[in-house]
Amino acid sequence: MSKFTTAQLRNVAVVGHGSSGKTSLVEALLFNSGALSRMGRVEDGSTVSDWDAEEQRRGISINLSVVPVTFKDIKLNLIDTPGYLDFMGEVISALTVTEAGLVLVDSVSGVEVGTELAWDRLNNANKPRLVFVNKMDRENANYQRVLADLRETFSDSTIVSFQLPIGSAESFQGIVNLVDMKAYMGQEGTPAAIPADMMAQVQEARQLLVDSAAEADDELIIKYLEGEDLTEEEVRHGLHDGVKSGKIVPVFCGTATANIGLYSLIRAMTSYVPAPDETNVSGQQNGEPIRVGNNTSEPTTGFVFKTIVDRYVGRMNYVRLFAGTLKKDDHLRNQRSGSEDRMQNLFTVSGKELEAVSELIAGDIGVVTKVDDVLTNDTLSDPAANITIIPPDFPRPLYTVAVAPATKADSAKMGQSLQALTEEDPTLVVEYVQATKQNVLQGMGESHIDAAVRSLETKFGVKVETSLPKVSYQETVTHQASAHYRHKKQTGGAGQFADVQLRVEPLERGAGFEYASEVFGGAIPTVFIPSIEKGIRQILDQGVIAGYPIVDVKAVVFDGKYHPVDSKDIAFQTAGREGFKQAMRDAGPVLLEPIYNIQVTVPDEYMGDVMGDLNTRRGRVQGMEQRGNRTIVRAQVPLAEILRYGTDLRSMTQGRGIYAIDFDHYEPVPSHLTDDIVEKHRQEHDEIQD
Ligand SMILES: Nc1nc2c(ncn2[C@@H]2O[C@H](COP(=O)(O)OP(=O)(O)O)[C@@H](O)[C@H]2O)c(=O)[nH]1
Ligand SMILES: [Mg+2]
Repeated sequence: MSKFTTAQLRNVAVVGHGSSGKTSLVEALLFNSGALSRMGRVEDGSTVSDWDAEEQRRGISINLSVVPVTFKDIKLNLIDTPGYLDFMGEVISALTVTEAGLVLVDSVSGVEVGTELAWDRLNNANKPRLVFVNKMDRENANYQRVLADLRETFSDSTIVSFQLPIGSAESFQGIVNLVDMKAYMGQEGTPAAIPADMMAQVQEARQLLVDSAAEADDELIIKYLEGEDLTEEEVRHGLHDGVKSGKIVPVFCGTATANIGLYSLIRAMTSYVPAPDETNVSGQQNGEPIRVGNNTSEPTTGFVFKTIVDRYVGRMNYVRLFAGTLKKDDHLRNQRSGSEDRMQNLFTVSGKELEAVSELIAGDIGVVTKVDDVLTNDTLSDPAANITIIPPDFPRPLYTVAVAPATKADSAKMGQSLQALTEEDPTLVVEYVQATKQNVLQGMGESHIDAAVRSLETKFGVKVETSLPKVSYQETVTHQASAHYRHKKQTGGAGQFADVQLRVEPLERGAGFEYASEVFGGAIPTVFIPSIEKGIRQILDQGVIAGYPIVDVKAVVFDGKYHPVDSKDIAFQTAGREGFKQAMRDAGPVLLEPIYNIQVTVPDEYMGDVMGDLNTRRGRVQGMEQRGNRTIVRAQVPLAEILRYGTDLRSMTQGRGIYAIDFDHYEPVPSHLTDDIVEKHRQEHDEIQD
């Protein structure tokens, strides 16, 4: 039997800017629950949630980590997440399986780009949030300034201070809880009287709290506006409703490392975060949309939100149960692959520690191991009911490198290992690009790719070298041209003869290749018409300018000659191919390059720089939009100019700019740039030949 019922569970994703103290906070909460005899430190690589070797090496979180903390009769599953934009995929996965987000904000830095990103994600996922202003022990900590900053940046949310700090920086010693109007001091949260000199400030803040409680509930606001006072009970009710519906964003404060204010925080989390059975999620059953309700009586439905291939444990799948009870040895169907597997290894998890359990109930989070072919975003569910949970959308990759095996030995394992990595992480994509003959790895940024390449080595023992990817140029023609080619061979044995007249014509962008015959009166016998096409198609992927694929061209055979004995398939293939090449050269061939839509979001003060920079990248700005104190710039820009945009934007905006790209169309490369590209291509080609 599970120790907790669904109503006793809470799932919260801990999100926010890198270094705001998420990992330290989770560690402190776990320590306070009595589960740890000493508190680990991020600096020492000794925390429960940053357990991965790569995280310890870098001193930052790169994977989500599940850390359950018990408080009274509640089990709170905290999911620690990375703050860095590159690892946003982990935040998205964490938010999919939690009922709320705890947003950490540094008491000195206030709202940072990571705060805004996390906030956006919570908006997208439509999840309630709580804010914790951390590091109140730091010099220059300023709770009121952070509060003002939050209200200004997120002006469409009702941000309400639920606490006030007692003291600041070195003198920070506790908090005043504005709901029960008591002070709580030190690590234990020892109740105390509100300091007399804070009374005026406390009353004012309490008034704002009561106002927002009234506004959260239609009945309460009527009563309130008629001049009646709300009872204590009504205030609490209004606050609970307001927070759970997302109307009110409560703000708390404290310090993770000095462990002050955390008792109040965990108490608030267990009370304001909806229990799983108060919510439901979108699913699908037999193609029909349904709601899945975190109820133990519904058919068992588990969603895989993280997959890790561990060297010792093997494949670990993190599962959030959205309905039913999963008992050890139950058979569940993978709704993507259709395969049915026995769940013989069932665990709860804390950081990297697994604990075998006999069952997992709706609302809880655990791990199943050694089930083949289960990937992140798969649903494992009761084969009789076949329910699928709708997975979240992940952002498209932004950063691409070409990867090549470092040695022959690596070459054999590279493909498979890269594949395994992408199965762990939905924001990683691996692809073989035919046009450039390169294997490319795509991710969210330089650090993301760097971490992936290191994992490849540490987990799979595969070493790869990375380089700037080549751009997939294409070749096409700008006007019509004809050619006449006669293929004749008379050396020994049987001869070969084919005579072909053809022309090439430009087609509209995206049309690809077309072939037609206008041959009259059997000048070329019908059987050889396809032979000519076959010959042309042999060289479509190696154009006449620099060997890039030929597109948007129509080839038309209009005349020719044949020989009753020497004409044969192979002869017409050759004549078609050579004639086509000749015609291409005369038809004003040009290079086409991929053009991407780019959307850059930056704080207003960087807008000028970003626009100027886009200009130097041959960008065409298409529109601008104001959002709060940020500007969104939309532009079209050649891929060749933005291969390392992430890194450049970061340095241009001190890490405060973000962007997204997607492919739009191909268009001709300006002629003054063509020579360079051709020359580069030739050099690379020569190197390969050497
Ligand atoms: N002074 C102070 N430092 C803190 C506090 N919480 C975290 N830190 C430090 O801030 C740094 C980043 O903390 P970490 O937990 O890794 O932040 P994360 O990136 O949000 O997970 C570490 O050096 C922590 O020791 C705090 O409450 N006060
Ligand atoms: Mg961290």
